[in-house]
Amino acid sequence: MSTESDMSMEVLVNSENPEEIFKNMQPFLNLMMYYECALMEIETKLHVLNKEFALQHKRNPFESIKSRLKKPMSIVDKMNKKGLEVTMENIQNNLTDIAGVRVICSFPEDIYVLSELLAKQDDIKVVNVKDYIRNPKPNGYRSLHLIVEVPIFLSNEKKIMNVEVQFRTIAMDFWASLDHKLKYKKDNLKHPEIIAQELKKCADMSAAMDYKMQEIRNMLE
Ligand code: 0O2
Repeated sequence: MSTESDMSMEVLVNSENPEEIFKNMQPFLNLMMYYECALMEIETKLHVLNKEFALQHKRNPFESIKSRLKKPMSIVDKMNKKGLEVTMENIQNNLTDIAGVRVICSFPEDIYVLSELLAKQDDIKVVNVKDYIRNPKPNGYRSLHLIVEVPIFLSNEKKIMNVEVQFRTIAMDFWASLDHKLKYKKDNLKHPEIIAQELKKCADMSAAMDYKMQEIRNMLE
C-alpha cells in the first residue's frame, strides 16, 4: 500500500500545480541523491584500486569508468513492465540498476582481478552476479555484471544502496554500443535476422581478439 511520501510519477508528470510537484518530488530527489552517493562510493573504490595497481604493476587495470543514474521515465517504464506501482519502496526493493557503473578494461583477465578486489572489500556485499563473459548471451553480448550493496553515510543515518557494476573490455563495450544503437533501427529493417547474425559474428571475432591480445600481453609480461 502507498504511504503519503510515496509518489506516483505518472501523477507527478501530469500535475499542473508547481507546489504539489515540488512536495511530491522531494522523496524521489532524496532517493536519487542516495543512489548518486552510492555511485561515488563505488567509483572511489575503483579509483583507489587502480592507483595501487598502477604503482605495483606499472599498468592500469581499467581504462575508464562511466556512471549513470537511470532516468525517471526509464524507472517508470521498468516498473510498469514489472506490473508494479511506482512508489519509493517498490523502486528500491525491485530495481537494482538505478545506479550503474560501467568499468572498461583493456583485457578480460583484468575484469576478474578488479571485480574480485572490489567484491572482497568488507563493506561491499555482492548480491547477484551475471557472467555474460563466460556465458555470453545468444546475441553475442558479453560483460560481467555485479549487483552490489554499498553503505552510504549521511548526517544522521547509514543507508545500504544497490549499484549495478558492469565490467567490459574496450572491445565488448564497442560491440555493446553498436548493438544498442542498432536496436533502435531494427524495427524498420526488412531482414533484422541478417543484422543479428552479422552482429553475432562481430561479437565472436572481437572475443577472439580480446583473448589473443591477452595472450600477447601475458607473453610480454
Ligand atoms: P541501460 O540503459 O544500459 O541501463 P534486470 O535489470 O535484471 O531486470 P536484465 O535484462 O535481466 O534485467 O538484466 P541484465 O541481463 O543484467 O542486463 C541489464 C543491462 O545490461 C542492460 O541495461 C544493458 O545495459 C546491458 N545489456 C544486457 N543485454 C544487452 C544486450 O544484448 N546488448 C546491449 N547492448 N546491452 C545489454 P538496460 O536496462 O537494458 O539499459
